[in-house]
Amino acid sequence: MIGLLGRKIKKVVIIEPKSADRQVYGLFKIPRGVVLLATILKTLGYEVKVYCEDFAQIDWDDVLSADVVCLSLLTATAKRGYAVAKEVRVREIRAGAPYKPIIMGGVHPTFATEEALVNSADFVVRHEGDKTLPELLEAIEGKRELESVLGIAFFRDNQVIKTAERPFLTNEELDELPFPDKTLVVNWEEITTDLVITSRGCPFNCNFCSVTAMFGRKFRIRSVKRVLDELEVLSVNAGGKRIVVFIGDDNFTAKEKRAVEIGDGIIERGLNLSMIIQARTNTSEATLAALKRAGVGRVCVGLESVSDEALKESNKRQEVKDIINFIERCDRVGVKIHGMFVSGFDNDTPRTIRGIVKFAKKYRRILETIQITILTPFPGTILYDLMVSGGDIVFHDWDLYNTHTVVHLPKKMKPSELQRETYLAMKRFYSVYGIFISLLKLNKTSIVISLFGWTEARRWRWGKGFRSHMRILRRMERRGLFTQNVLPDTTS
Ligand code: B12
Ligand code: SF4
Repeated sequence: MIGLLGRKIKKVVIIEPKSADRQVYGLFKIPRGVVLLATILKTLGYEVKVYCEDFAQIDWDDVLSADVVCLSLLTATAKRGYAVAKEVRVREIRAGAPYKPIIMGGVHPTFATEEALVNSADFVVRHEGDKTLPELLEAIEGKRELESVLGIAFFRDNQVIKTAERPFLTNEELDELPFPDKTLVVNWEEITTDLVITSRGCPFNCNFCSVTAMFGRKFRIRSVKRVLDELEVLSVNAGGKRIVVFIGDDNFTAKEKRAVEIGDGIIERGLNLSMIIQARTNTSEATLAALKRAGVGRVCVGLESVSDEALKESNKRQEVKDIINFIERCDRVGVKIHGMFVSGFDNDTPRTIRGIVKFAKKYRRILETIQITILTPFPGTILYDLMVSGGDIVFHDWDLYNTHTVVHLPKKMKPSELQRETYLAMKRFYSVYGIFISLLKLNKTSIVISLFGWTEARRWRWGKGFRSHMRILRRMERRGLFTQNVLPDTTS
């Protein structure tokens, strides 16, 4: 540790590794908080470069010329991140380059801190990194005591030292953050959609979600003016051309009045935006209408299930009737829905999963696109603790935590059934018939999405990951390894 401190830092490389297997999310070229972190460091005078492995190959010479290497990890990208960190070590030894501190941050290292430290991280930054990372760099440069930096972890004398947690940024502090400068990302021209985050945290506490553990239950917000300024810069940079912006807030309409003010401001400033937001089903019709006027064409909603039992189990605080009311509101206003469903709750059976497709097809006109992902116990969530104590986790390999792969023991069906039925459900929704209907409607977006859904659902089926996982699940089932926890299906 001592040898790591007191060195001059000029250049920092930040890497967002990709997931292990080819998966549909890798096609969305949207970097997360790394762009903001890079911009913060740039304003402090560091030379910074960001590699998002989904669309830029790591240039190892560039990495070796940096003074510090940062890695941003989700659970699904953790193992790849550890491999990259190891590669940094191997390459610097081979090149005779000086040992460079490796800093890991993001949602996975926040909750699997010790794991990150034994996988080549010299430091882990827990929770928000906006203030922690600059302070940690100062400590590495010897300008302050390491222990004075809140929210970090490191090894000392074979012990993990965790400094006290850093309070979450206040609304005022969020407003002081610079606008993310995407040109710091290698191959930034390939970024498909601009990501704008206007708030952090969520007042709800769904048991499968990492957001509240990571960012807290207080809904912290940037001011309307600041958000509009950021959107205006994006619009001006695009020369006024219509651009697609993903408002990545987990619950953008948690404060409806504010959401409407942002919408109205977009119109007043004459910004030409096509926006996608994430919201809950309790969003009112008036808010949806105001946002539609401002350019929100699609809303991504965690519908989660069409079973009230499952909704209750997940602590989602919404019922199927709320989902239907919401769909009807969106229909009246003309906003399309991307419905995000989850399969594999304790009370789910193959019939529940088929019910999702039936439901989604019924409302297809508004529920234009869907995703059915498999319930996944991410570290830090309530679900993770429940499954660990219940002995329900079967696979601890993070590469499988991509929400496409069964890693737990469902209670009312076999794991292979959950895997297969989820795949079949996606295939049924994204069928040739669906493509035909969108062709009839002559709706370009709908045609593109249907074709995309059709190919992806099938590609996933024939991908290496799906087939080998199905084989493993079936082999384990044949050996009777799963039977002890499986409850009978009482719904038939
Ligand atoms: C935009 C987004 C996406 C986009 C783009 C993702 C991408 N490039 O990977 C899309 C839609 C494609 C997507 C896909 C997926 N996502 Co996503 N996504 C988000 C979302 C909504 C916003 C991300 C964001 O910008 N946050 C705001 C910034 C400021 O936060 P941040 O990136 O975490 O960075 C801060 C800190 O973490 C920290 N930090 C982060 N990295 C580092 C690195 C260093 C060195 C330091 C010091 C600090 C630091 O400092 C930053 C500033 O404070 C988050 C929810 C959320 N609120 O974060 C979910 C989230 C990250 N996604 C999640 C998941 C599960 C997925 C998927 C597996 C699929 C799915 N079912 O949603 C895929 C996997 C993608 C992949 N790469 O493999 C989970 C991750 C849980 C986990 N434990 O891994 C989250 C937390 C949502 C949730 N409900 O739990 N996602
Ligand atoms: S799933 Fe959505 S509503 Fe539930 S805690 Fe996460 S962000 Fe909040």
